[in-house]
Amino acid sequence: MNTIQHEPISPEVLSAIRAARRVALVGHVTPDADCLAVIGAMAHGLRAMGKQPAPSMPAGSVAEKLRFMVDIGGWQPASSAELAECDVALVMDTAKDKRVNVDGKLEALPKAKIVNVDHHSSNTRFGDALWIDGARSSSAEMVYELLKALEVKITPQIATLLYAGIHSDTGGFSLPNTTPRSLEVAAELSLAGADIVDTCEQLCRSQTPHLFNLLKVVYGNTRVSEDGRLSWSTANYNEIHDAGCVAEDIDDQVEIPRSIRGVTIAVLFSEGVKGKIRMNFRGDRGCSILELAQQFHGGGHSQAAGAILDGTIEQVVAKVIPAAQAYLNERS
Ligand SMILES: [Mn+2]
Repeated sequence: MNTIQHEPISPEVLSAIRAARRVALVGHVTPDADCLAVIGAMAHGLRAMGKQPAPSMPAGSVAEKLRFMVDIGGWQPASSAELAECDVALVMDTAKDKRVNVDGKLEALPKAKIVNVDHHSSNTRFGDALWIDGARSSSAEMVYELLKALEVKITPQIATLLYAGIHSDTGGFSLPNTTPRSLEVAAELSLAGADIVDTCEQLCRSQTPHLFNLLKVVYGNTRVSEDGRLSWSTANYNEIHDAGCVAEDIDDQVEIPRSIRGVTIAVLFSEGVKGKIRMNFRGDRGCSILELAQQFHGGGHSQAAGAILDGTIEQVVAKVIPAAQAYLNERS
């Protein structure tokens, strides 16, 4: 039986959006499919409500693979002058205010009431009106409920975007965050005209040659601990750039070390920006890696988290892998 309790949408969130005129749409830095899904869906939804959406997307933040989601969203990034005039900022999928993908962070939105809608249980609860539900698969699932509550018609474009967000954050409806409600929402999105085949082709089966080269690097650099429970891989600055890729192309390649049988914790170390080592952590078999990521000032979810440390890949691996092994040993 499904015993998951969901947080109801807070009335303050609904009234803030209903009263808004110009709404900044804000996600997290290095936006993923869920993030671009909610920005695009809300851009369509707000236009249908007669409001002006102002998506914040600093130049160069969208991964090439996800650009199709910007096209379906039909939006252009707002200028800093437009953002400064917004009366509401709808911040979605973003656990901490310092992670907002805005040049100048929230100070660049001086007139805006901050509305925080998110599914990260680690959300720091910043802002003026909040709807946080850690039991939701994705922010896309929440924005579906939000648009329904705002009586916005779910068009095929909105449905396609939200389906992509849920599909991506649930690992194709296969991760522990997949709930009966996420499957129901997916079915409703399909009924509303979501283009499932084309979206999943774009998300899962259309590697560009340079992204494929990056995967070869990640496969080649994958290591497994002696006990087989910890796996990691690396991609340093030169490897990423020699493959023809940039920092934004690091996305879910941590799925490669994660895919080895018996692995409980997987980590990808990448140096998209010289000297800044980004870590993507994944936990399986009920092992939360959030506390591990937090040891390195990171955050995220219990099964998927991230952190950034200064240094070289070698230095950071030498620090983090023993900590990850100790973390695993403590838990079994
Ligand atoms: Mn998400």
